[in-house]
Amino acid sequence: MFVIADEVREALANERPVVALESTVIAHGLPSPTNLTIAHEMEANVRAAGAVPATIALFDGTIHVGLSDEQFERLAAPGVEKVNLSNLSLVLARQGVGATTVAATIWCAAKVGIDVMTTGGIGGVHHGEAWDVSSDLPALAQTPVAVVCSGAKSILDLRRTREWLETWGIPVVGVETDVFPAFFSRLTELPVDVRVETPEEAAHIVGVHRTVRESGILVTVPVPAEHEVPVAAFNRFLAAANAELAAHNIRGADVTPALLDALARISEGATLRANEALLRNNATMAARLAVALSQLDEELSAR
Ligand code: PSU
Ligand code: MN
Repeated sequence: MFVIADEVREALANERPVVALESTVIAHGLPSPTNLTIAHEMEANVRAAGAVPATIALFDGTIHVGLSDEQFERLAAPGVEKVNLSNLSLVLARQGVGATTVAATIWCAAKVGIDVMTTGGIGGVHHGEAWDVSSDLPALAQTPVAVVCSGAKSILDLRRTREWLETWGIPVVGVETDVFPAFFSRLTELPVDVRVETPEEAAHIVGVHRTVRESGILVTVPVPAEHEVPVAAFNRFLAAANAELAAHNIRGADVTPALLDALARISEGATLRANEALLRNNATMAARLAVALSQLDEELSAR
């Protein structure tokens, strides 16, 4: 069921650091041609920091871990399905092209032995519709992978999302932040569980976490300050975008891509520039975390 790219397979066999990357952000989260540029830049940043990138997606009834250029192109073409844990087997069965969300990506990563994953933001609890809870949250509670992200998307109900993480036992680490970042914006009033200054310092915590819990851990990294969309401006953009979606009666899994699209248009590209900057930065941070984790493993096995 899994096809693992040679480079990724070799790295895993030799216990070298590997970072999993999701593909929904390519197929549904970013406009063309930015999506492919960013996907390649994220992989390049992972490499530059000393780890091997493994972008995950579904093609022809198989889960691919580590993609070819041609497969990236297929993800950027129309008709790609958004895959979470409720439709993973269905898309495989009908041999569709599937882009994995955080939920599906970490599930696949854990299956093949990758313990660090990165993206922009996780899904969470939506505003208003408190029963619309992303499959990402229960997946994090059940899957032993460290997810490096810039918090949850600010289009969500962040307070409810933050509570959910606590209820289900997912620790939240902040890199150079005391508060749970809000994706496009750096600040919220919601605390992280612990602040660290570097991804290397986070590795120590992740290392301990995985020896005691079979669950995920969030390592949050705020959007780089120079690309932030301040909260007040963001809230204006969001109100306008939400009004558009309500008028078009958009629901469920379609909400996230439609909102991101509307926000980019309404903010004249500001949200898109923030999104790109945080994705690039998170890729570097995740690779540094993976490198530090594999050094910890080496030290442990040398004892
Ligand atoms: N954040 C983004 N762009 C995205 C996503 C998150 O800025 O495309 C995707 C991720 O793949 C995440 C998913 O796992 O949206 C959550 O969607 P939903 O709320 O339908 O579970
Ligand atoms: Mn949802």
